[in-house]
Amino acid sequence: MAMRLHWSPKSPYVRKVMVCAHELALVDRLELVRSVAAMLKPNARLMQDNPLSKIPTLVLENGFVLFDSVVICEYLNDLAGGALFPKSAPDKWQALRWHALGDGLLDALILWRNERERELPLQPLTDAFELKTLASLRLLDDEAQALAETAFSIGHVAIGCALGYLDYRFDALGWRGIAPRLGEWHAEICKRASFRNTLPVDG
Ligand SMILES: N[C@@H](CCC(=O)N[C@@H](CS)C(=O)NCC(=O)O)C(=O)O
Repeated sequence: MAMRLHWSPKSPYVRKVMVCAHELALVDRLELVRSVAAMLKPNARLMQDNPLSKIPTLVLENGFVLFDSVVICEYLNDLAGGALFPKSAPDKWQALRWHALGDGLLDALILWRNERERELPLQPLTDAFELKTLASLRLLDDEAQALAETAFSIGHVAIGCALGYLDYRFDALGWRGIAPRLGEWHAEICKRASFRNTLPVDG
């Protein structure tokens, strides 16, 4: 029996889980259930497994349900005995910090996108999301060399997925012009099969 993953090809948080599954050779253990999750349209079927109506949500073989992406990625890593979550300092804290920064950037981008699609976007809110996005990109650009020199971890997964989401939904921002060294790092990790096989697609 497979684990059931509430999944979408567009969600960057789901992509984190799928990148981990590829890195850990667990893809065959997952049954992907296409689930639509939208902030304004709670999904009744998904809510049977996750009251928050969010993806990713993972239903284990024994019926126990795990969410969110942070928990699912660590679960998969433990299941496979992987090294995506380093056990000791300083690598542990660097990985968790980059994980938090990648996720936090995604949180801001998702809210920014929701706001900009409203008929009358609240300008101070979109300005604040833009400011935080640019500041995160500048910090990551300064850390591009550290990213390249540190063993691949959940931090790299989260930041890679956040940058992939910028390409997918915020192309006009031209983030590589703001963070060119980060752009070079991103080009390198995009060569990994785990990233190549999980590119966001519409539909
Ligand atoms: N912190 C969560 C965020 C997951 C999330 O917000 N997923 C989006 C899809 S990209 C979602 O399900 N949105 C539906 C909603 O907010 O109701 C995680 O890391 O898994």
